[in-house]
Amino acid sequence: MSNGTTTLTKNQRLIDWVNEMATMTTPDQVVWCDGSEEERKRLTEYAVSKGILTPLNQQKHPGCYLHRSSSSDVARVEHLTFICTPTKDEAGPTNNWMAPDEAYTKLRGLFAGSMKGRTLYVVPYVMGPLNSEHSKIGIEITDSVYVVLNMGIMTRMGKPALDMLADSETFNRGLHCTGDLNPERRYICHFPQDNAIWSFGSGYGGNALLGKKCLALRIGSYLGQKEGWLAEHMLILGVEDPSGRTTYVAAAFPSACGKTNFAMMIPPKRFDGWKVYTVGDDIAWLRVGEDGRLWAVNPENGYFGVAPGTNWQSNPNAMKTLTKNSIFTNVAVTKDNGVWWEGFDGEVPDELTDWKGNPWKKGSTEKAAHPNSRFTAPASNNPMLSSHVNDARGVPISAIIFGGRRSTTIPLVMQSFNWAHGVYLGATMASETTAAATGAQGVVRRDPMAMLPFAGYNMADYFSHWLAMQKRIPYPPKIFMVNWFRKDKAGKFLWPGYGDNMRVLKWIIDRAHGSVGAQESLFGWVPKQGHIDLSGLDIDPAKVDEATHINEAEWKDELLSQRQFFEQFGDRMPRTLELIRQELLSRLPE
Ligand code: OXD
Ligand code: MN
Repeated sequence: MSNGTTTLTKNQRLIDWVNEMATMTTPDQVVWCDGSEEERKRLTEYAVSKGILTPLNQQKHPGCYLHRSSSSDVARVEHLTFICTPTKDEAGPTNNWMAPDEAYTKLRGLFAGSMKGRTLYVVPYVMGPLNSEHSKIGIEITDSVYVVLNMGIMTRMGKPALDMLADSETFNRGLHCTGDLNPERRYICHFPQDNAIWSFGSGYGGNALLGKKCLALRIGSYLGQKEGWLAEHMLILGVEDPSGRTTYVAAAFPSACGKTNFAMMIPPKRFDGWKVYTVGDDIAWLRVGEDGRLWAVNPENGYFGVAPGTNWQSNPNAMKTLTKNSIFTNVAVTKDNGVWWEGFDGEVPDELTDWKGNPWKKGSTEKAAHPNSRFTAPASNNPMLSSHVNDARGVPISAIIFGGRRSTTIPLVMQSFNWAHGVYLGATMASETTAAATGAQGVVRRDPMAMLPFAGYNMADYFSHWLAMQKRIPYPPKIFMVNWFRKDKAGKFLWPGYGDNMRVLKWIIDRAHGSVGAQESLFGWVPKQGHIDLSGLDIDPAKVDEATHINEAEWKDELLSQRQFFEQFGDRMPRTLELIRQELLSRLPE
C-alpha cells in the first residue's frame, strides 16, 4: 500500500486520521484529491474504463456521463440511517439510534479490510462559500470514484478546502465505503458529538455524498443548535421586481416535492420584468447577521436533482443546467445515446434502454427511468444563478415558506400570525411520501420543516431551538405555508403549479414588505379575493377558491392527528406548540 503522503497539506491531525482509516480499510493505494480539472478528466477516464460511467452522446450532452447503480441502491435508506448520540433521548423518537460504541464496533467490523484491492480517495471539501464564517470543512474518505466525481460537482472540493482548513483540527471526519452494496450490510451512521459520519454499503447520493444530507443537514442541524444558527432543508431564491429590488426567500419542501423547480422558476408572461434567481435548491444555512436580519448561504455548489418530471415546460432552467458536464444516475437512454425519463419532452420513444440497462419498449408497464433517477449538475451551469451564491455572508431572507404535498386540507397559501405560530406551521407540516426514500409512496406522514429524515438530534429540541431563535433575530422573516398539490374530488390538481407559483410568491413577497392586505382565517392570514393575480391564467376562479378553502372537518382531523405526533416527544415537546394547537382547535365548533 502506498502510504498516501501528500504535498497538499501539512495538517498532521488530518494526515494521522487518514492513515488510521487506511490502516483499518487496507486499500491498495491512497489518493488525495486536489479538485483540479486535470484530476476530474483522469478520474472520469478511469471510471469509463471500469464501466462505472458511460459517456452519453457528446454532441447532445457534452461532458455528460451515465451511471447505473445497483438496483437495490437507488434512494436514501431512512431505516438504516442512525444518529449515534450518547443517549437515545438526544436522538429522539423520530430517529434511529445506536450507541456510539456499538456503532463504531459494528462498523469497524465492516470497514476492516473493506478497501482491499481498491483505491482510498481523500476528498477535502467545503460546504458553503470559501472563507465564509458560515462554511464548514469536511474530509470524505471514499472508495468510490463516482462519489469523488459527484462531490467535485456538489461541493467546493480539493485544494481550496485544504488551504481553508490550514492546520485546524476542526473538520468533519467522513468515512465511506461501498462495500458489496448488500442492503443487509448498509449503515449510515452519524456521530454529532465527534463531528463524524461513517457510511457503509451504499453509493446513492444521499447516503454516500457525505457533504449533503449527512453533514449539511444532520450534523449541521446539531452544530446549528450548539452555535445558534439553523441548518435547513430549504431552497433559497431571489425575486427581482421590475424596479430592481431583490427579495430573498427560503422554502422547505420534503424531498421530491419541487424544490428544484421552485428555485429555478420562470415567472409567467404576466410578470414581465420579474426575475427569479437561484441561490440554492435543497439546503440553507441561516444565521443572524450584524444588521439583525436572517442571512442564508447555500452550502452546496451543484444540484442533485430528481430527473423524472423535469422538462422544458416544468423547468427550462434545469434543462439548460444539465446540458453539459453532468452525471446522470439511473435514467433511461435513447437509441442515439441521449438521456430520457418519464415526463421528458416530446413523444415517448418506441425503444429505450431502461435504467437497469435492459431493452425497453413503449407501452411497457415498467418505468424506463427509475422514479428517483437523478442528475448531478454544476450550479455554474444555471443561467439564473444568483450573483450572490459565493458571498461570504449570504443573502438576507425576508420570508420563509413551509410546504408539503397534501391532496386535502392544507390551503394554497397561508401566513402565520407570528414567529411561534410560524414554527408551529413548520412543526406540523405533513406530506405524502415520494420515491426519494425507500418505502411506501403516497402515504401522508408528518415531516416537520421537511427535516424528519435530516434532524441530527431530538426533533423536540429542534423545535425549541427554532422557537428560541426568535429572540436572536431582531428583524425576522415572515413565515408562510403553501400547498401546490391540493386536489379536487375527481383527483385533479386545483392549482397549475410550476411557473404559476410566482403568483402566490408575489403575494408572499408583498406581505413580507407589508405592501398588500390579507384576510384573517381561523388558522392564519390568507389572501383576500383578488390578491392573487390570475390574469392571463386559464383557470376557473372557483378552483382557486377550492384550493384556498378551509374545511373545518378536515382541520379537526388534522389538529387531532398533530397531537399524536407531538405526544411522542413527551416532556421534551415545547409547550408553546401544543398550546397553539389547542388554541386553534378551540376555534372549531364542537
Ligand atoms: C435529496 C433528498 O436528494 O431530499 O435532496 O432526498
Ligand atoms: Mn433534499
